[in-house]
Amino acid sequence: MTRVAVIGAGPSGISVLHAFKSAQNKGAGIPEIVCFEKQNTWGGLWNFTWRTGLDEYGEPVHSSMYRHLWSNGPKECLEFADYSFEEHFGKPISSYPPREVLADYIYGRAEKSGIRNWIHFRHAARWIEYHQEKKVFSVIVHDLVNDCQKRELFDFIIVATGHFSTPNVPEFKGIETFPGRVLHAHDFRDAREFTDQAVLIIGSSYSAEDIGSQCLKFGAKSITASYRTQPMSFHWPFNWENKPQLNKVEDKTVHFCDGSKKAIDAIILCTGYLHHFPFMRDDIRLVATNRLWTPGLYQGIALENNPRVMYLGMQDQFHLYSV
Ligand code: NA7
Repeated sequence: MTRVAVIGAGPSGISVLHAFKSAQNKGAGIPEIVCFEKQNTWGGLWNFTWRTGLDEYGEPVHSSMYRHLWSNGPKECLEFADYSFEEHFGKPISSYPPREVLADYIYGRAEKSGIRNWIHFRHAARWIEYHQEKKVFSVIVHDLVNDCQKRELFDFIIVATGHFSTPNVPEFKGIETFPGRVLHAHDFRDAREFTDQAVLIIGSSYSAEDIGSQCLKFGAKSITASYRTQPMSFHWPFNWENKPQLNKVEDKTVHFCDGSKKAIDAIILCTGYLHHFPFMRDDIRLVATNRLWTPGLYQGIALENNPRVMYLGMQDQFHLYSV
């Protein structure tokens, strides 16, 4: 029987499983599906955790969620066509829900799909390679609970491990001299940590906008947002200032490339994420920059070179309805 491995049970991974289950429910013959998920539950990035760095098994913490994250897109654009918010909650809800509400909705659809039995939780993919002559993939996974590795063979691989969990952490001259807290948005959990502080935010995209705004709402003294390409063009409160690229750090003073400088208390790098698939052998590993999925942007081997491997991104969860 044809075997398909799905790596990751986040929104995209569970949408793949949902699509297979839905096809099966309609009488279609489906392959054997095995999903490996390193966390102890599904939902991927939506599982908020207090942890940063490594988890209790020494695995990199996957989630980049923070306590007061709310959806930055209206739920009407996030809705699964075959499972409405109203069906899940039994009543209409507001357009911009907090993370707990979205997570609950994603869990609800997964539960309704009846796909839990296909998922091996606490199993981290370690190495996947393709054997051309046999047209088969060998997959080595680590069973974290029993601390043992096992190898299985599959005919197709769907990589759904996401691309907002490995932080892009650039170097800035002198940053090692800074006496305060330096963290990446991936490790940001609670804006209350920055009450009364002058915070430097690096970056000018979604994380910078939201984390900077939250810090202000929770009482940060000021936000200085350093942009590389262009500043965020909002009407900010009086204590938000945009600055060009950070040039260097000297103790508590940060210098920008326009010659201006400022004393600050904390630095939050909102510098995006890396597409990181260390468990895929070079010849089937997607090499991509920090972008949303766009055809033609991928370098290295891509789907067209090996139609037995598929990489899913954030948007794909919405395209995977019933087959
Ligand atoms: P994004 O959207 O990838 O943005 C990263 C930001 O970090 C962007 O403004 C970059 O500037 C900036 N950046 C990256 N590297 C550097 C360096 N070396 N120096 C200065 N600035 C840098 O990541 P987000 O975390 O904001 O959003 C991720 C997703 O979360 C997003 O797609 C939403 O779905 C939610 P640039 O503009 O490229 O010059």
